[in-house]
Amino acid sequence: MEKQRIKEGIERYLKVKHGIKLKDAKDYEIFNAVSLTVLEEIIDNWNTTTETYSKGRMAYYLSAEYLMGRALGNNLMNLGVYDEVKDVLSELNIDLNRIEEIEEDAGLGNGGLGRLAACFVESAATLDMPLVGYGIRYSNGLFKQNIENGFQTECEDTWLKYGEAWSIRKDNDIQIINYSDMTVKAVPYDVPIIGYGTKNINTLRLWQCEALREFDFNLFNNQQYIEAVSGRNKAEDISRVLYPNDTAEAGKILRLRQQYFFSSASMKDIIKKHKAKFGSDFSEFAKYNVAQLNDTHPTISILEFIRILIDEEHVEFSSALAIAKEFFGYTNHTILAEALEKWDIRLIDRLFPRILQIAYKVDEALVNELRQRSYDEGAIWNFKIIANDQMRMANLAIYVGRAVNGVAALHTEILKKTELNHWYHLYPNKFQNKTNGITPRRWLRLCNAELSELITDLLGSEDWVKNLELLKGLEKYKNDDKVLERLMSIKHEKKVQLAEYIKQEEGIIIDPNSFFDIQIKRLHEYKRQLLNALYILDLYYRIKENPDLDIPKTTFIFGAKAFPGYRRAKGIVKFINEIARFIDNDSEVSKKIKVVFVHNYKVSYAQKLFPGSDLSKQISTAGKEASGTGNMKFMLNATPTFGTYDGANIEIVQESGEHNNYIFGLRVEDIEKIKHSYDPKWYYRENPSIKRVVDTLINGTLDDGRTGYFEDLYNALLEERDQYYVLADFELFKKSQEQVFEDYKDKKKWAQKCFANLYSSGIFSSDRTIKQYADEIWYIKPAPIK
Ligand code: 26Q
Repeated sequence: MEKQRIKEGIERYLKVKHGIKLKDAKDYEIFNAVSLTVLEEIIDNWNTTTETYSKGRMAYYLSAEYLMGRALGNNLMNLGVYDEVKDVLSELNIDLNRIEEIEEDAGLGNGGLGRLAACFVESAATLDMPLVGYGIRYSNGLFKQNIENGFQTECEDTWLKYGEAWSIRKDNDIQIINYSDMTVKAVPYDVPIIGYGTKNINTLRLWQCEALREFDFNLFNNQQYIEAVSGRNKAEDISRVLYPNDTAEAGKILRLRQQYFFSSASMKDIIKKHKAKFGSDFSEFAKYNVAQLNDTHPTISILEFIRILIDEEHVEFSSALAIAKEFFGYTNHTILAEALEKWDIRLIDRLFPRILQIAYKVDEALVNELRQRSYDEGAIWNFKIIANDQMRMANLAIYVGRAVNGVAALHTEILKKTELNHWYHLYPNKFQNKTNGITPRRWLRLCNAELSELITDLLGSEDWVKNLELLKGLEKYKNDDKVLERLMSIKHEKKVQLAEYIKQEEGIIIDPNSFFDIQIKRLHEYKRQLLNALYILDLYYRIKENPDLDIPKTTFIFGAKAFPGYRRAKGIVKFINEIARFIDNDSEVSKKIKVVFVHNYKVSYAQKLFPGSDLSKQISTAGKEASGTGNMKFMLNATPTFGTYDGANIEIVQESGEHNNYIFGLRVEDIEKIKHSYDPKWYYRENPSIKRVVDTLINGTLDDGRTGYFEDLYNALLEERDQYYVLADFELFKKSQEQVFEDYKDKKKWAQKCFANLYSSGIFSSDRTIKQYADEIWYIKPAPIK
């Protein structure tokens, strides 16, 4: 893109959008103008891409969440115009970096599952794959987190407050959605998904819910103002908020409405496009279309699809079911059987009775099949889609799905061997593994330009950005002192930048020369932030006992949001913050260790944390973390993993070598063996260090402000039998961390571990994952535009 064009574009959009001249523009207005200038530039290719894809077989990714983060920097980089735009702005005395920073994150997701969807659509675009993402345009994404006096507080996220430059409302494709008690509009907003180094522009279509009518004119004339807009508010409520990740709080009627809303809109949209090509002939529908369910959240799509075919297109039930069986694939992201979504059938009956009728018919077809295969009635019960007055969404997805996949090797094995074992016996060929991945564009090229430059220097080209396996080519430098020194000086630079950012955001000063030990992820008991916290407290006491304790100066960094109704998670947030304060108040210990809990952890914060890390903490109870993807982001930024034998940690260590990482703790088999006899009180009695730190929860050492949080944590460990094996893994954790500190002394050896992680990370590109989905489930091929 020519600089002159960029400049003219910015001035033009400042004029027509904001009615001002450059000299008067605020940062967000410049952000809008730059974004629109780029958007204008890509529209033709975007339309051509859509047209090209529509001629062949297409995949649809159905996901309730897309955790996109910021768009501007990534889009400029992927289009290859970053430097030009930077130059143009700097000639105008504007710092592009500052403009990037004012963009609100699109936080339309909770964590891993939503971020995975975002990486997937980006990879598909980069690979020219004919894939469209469907989701919900929440007006408020994941809540904003504040920390007040050590407690988490929440407030609403308002990412749309300045308008949103990166999407286009498509009124021509509005769909009408029917519930038994209301009818609403689904309005699509299309977001361009810009791949790296390609002309193709893919589409993320996010549905917003609106009322059919703005307000009731008669009520308004009657001066009943509130009543006049109540219909509108009710409709807008449907796409208003993203539900926090909470499986206990099932039965929320609005969540079910939401799921049906975007499922129905997406099915209608896909069918409309099919009819534009083939009329009412559905015989070849599954030849041209395939849909992937991102967990069970969009699974009601299956029933809605069959409903439309039967009721509106006059297809026979058996044919409709047969088409659905070729059309849908299902990805599972959780191991826990109790975490699988179930809906009360009375709720379904109340909102969309016809959907329940269809579900009964699908269930009947399933039961018939099982009887034909001579399953007895008792066995059949486990498979049923409707049982105990509940609709079991995973059973529906597995029965109808053409494929069922887990998200890491261990996870898929556990599904086959335990949770879904009965299904695996019935349909062994449906089960597949697709180990997760991350996009190297955002998670290395964009967030760590310095390391990217080193890689490009060594490999002689930027091809690795699109073909991450090329990183293997770095291995030959593993004993090259110059290269290792450059790597570590880049790491230091990124730590300095992170320290500056933390100072700006948190008002906390940390020492970039200290060791940065980082745990960042949603707060959950199974992820065991508590184990890390107890370890740090133990370290505090050991330094008190021996001020000369031989460890490197260390900064422990946490970032995590706790689900607002998850009391124990909030207790852990407070506990970590109290430990931070406790240590800060000790002039002796605080010379050696420091704890920082960064507030409002989100994608854009993550982009600063991963590059500035020395250690990646991935310490979930074995068997609980389906995959993890943050672990991959650390690895790609040349940081060793400290973790349990769980999820993708296993594959990470397989690639880069156990000796370059720290694997500790009970494994799935170990837990299986001890689970009935496990007695956390024994550890508490026998291990004085454990007793010392666990007692701080109840002896007044640390203060939870009379909330009862800490006593509750104490009870979770000792009275409720420590379900996540925190105490069982304590000593093993400690030993491993000791090894980390020991190894860190040898600077060269440490640099080699970091480097090995970098050159072994190629397989964790989401490009690889998407190619596997494309080849093994979707059967789609790249369709580059001319
Ligand atoms: C369910 C019911 C009601 C309301 C919300 C929910 C809900 C929402 C989000 C349930 C689960 C989620 C998100 C789950 C998630 O992020 N899982 C993670 O998926 C990643 C990508 O596969 C894995 O790497 C992680 O291991 C897994 O925890």
